[in-house]
Amino acid sequence: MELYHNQVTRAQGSFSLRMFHRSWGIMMIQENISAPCTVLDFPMRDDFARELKTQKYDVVGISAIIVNIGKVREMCRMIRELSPTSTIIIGGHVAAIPRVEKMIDADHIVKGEGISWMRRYLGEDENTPIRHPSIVSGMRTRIMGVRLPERKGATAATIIPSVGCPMGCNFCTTSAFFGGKGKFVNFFETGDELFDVMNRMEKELKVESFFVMDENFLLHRDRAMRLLDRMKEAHKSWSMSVFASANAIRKYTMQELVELGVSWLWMGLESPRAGYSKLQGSDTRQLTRELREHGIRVQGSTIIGLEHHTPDNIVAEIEHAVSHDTDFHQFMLYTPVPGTPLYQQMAEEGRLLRDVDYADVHGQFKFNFKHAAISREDSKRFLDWAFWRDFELNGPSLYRISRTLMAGWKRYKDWPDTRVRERFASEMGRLNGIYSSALWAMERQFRKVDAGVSQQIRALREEFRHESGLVSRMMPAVLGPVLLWTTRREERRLARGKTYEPPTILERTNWVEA
Ligand code: B12
Ligand code: SF4
Repeated sequence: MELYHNQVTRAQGSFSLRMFHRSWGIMMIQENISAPCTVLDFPMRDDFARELKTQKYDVVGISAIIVNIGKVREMCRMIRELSPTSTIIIGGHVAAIPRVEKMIDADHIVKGEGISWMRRYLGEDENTPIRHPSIVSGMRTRIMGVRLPERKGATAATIIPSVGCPMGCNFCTTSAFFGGKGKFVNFFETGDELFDVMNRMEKELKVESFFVMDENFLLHRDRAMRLLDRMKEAHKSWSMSVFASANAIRKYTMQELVELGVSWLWMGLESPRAGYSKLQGSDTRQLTRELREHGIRVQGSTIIGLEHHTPDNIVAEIEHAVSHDTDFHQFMLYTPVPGTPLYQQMAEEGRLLRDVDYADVHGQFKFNFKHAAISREDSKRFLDWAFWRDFELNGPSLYRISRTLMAGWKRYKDWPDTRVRERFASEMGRLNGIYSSALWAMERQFRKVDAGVSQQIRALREEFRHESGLVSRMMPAVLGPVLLWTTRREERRLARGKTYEPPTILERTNWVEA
C-alpha cells in the first residue's frame, strides 16, 4: 500500500519515503451511491470476517488489482461461508485477468469504470454529477526513522479528475482498462468544475496542496488554463502534484507551470530509444533540468527490459536514466499485463512464461515473459542495480527535493505574482529548518556511501543556512543529531526485517443502525 517504498525509493534504506495510500476507487464509488455502504480498507482477515458476521449485506464488492487475485479468491470463499445471501461484485484491474470468472466464486465481474456500473446496478441515475470524496493523499508518513505528526492540512488532498489515458502506450494497463488508445473517462470536464472541487477540498481538509490523480493531467490544456484563470481570480496559491508526459509538458511555458502551482511532476522517461509518441521530439534531460531549476520536483520513470535492451546496452541505458538526476526515480520492468496490447502480442508470440504467479506480476520482481536477450534472473539484477545506482550517484531523494525547493525559492522569492511568491515562501518557511537538520544528518550518514554526494549535501546545507532566519539556522545543531540517531536506529530495524502495515479503516455512509 506504499508508492515510494515499493517502486521509487526502495533502495534508499532509512531515507526511503514511507507513506500509505487509501483505496481511492472504492472511496469514489461509496461517495456516489445513495445506498447504505461500508468501506473497509486494508482489513485483516478477522476484521473482514467480523464485519460479514455482524452486519447483513445485500452486496459485497471487492476492489483489487491483478497481484491480489489470491486474496480475492479467499475473500469470496469467506463471503459464501459467512454471508451466503450476499451478492459478490468484483471490480478494479483484477477484472482484466483472462478467465477470471473461473478462478473466483463471484456473481459479477466489472471491467472498467465502476461508479456508473454500480449506480446502474442499484437502479440509481448514472448521469448524476460525480461528487468527489475528501481524500487525504497519504498517511503514516515516515522518513529517517521518524513518523511525521498527522496535522489537518499538512498532507495534500487527492483529486481524481479522470481515469484512463488516451495515449495508449502498448504496456499501459490504466489506459487499456478504461478503453485504450483515444479513450478515457472524465469525471470533471472543465477547469471550472475542477476549481470547485479543489475549493471544497481546501475548506474541508484545510489543504493548499493537491495530488492530482490523472494519468496525463497536462494533456488537457484548455482545462488546465481555465483552472489557472480561476486560481488567479480567487488568489489561490495552491500547489499541485501531477502526472504528465513530456509532449504534454511541452505545451506549457515554465512560467505557466509555476503559476499553475505545479510543484511535483511525474514523467515517463521510459527509454530514449523506445519510440513512444509521448516522448517524440523531447530532450528529457534538458527538460528535467529546466523543471528543477524552476522549483518543480521531477519524478522520472524508466522501463527496464524493453525489447531492444541487451546485457551489453542496458547498463548504458540505466546510466542515461540516472543522469537525469531527477528528485525521484521509478524503475519498472517491462511487463505484459493482462488486458494490454503488449500482453496480447506476447501471448500470440508464445512468449508469456507459464507458472509465474499473478502475485509476482507487478514489475518490481522478475520478468513474466521471455525476453530476447535478458534472462528472468538477470531482469531482477538489472532492476535492483538501477535503483541502487540512482541512490549511489544522486543521493537520497530527500536531499534532491530540498535542492529543488532551494532553486525554486531563489528564483521566485521576489517574483511579481504574489501567489507564486507566497507558495515558495510558505514551503520554505515551513520546511527550511527541518530540511537543514535532515541535511545535517544525511551528510554524515551518506559519507560511507559516497563522499562526493556527502560534500554536495553539505554545500546545500550551507545554502539553507544562508537563506534561513535565526531559528531555522539554529535548528540543525539540535535536531540534526536526533535525526542521525533515529536514522541509524531505523537502519538497524530494517536490517532485522521490520515492515510497516497500514491501519484498517472502516467508514459508513447513509447508515442507520438497526
Ligand atoms: C494509487 C495507486 C496505487 C496506490 C494504491 C493505494 C491502495 N490503497 O490501493 C499505491 C501507490 C500504494 C499502489 C501500489 C501498487 N500498485 Co498501483 N496504482 C495506483 C494508481 C496510480 C491509481 C489508482 C486509483 O486510485 N485510480 C483512480 C480510481 C478512481 O480508479 P480505480 O482504482 O481503477 O477504480 C475504478 C475502477 O477500476 C472501478 N473499480 C475499482 N474497484 C472497484 C470495485 C468494485 C466492486 C467495482 C464495481 C468497481 C471498481 O471503479 C473505479 C471508478 O471508476 C493506478 C494507476 C491508475 N491511474 O489507475 C496504479 C495501479 C492500479 N497500480 C498498479 C500496480 C502494479 C501496483 C503495485 C503492484 C506496484 C508495485 N510493484 O509495487 C502496488 C500493489 C499494491 C497492492 N498491494 O495492491 C497497476 C495495476 C496493474 C494491474 N493491471 O493490475 C496500476 C494500474 C498502474 C499501472 N498502470 O501499472 N498503487
Ligand atoms: S502516457 Fe503514461 S498513462 Fe498514458 S498510456 Fe502512456 S504510459 Fe499510460
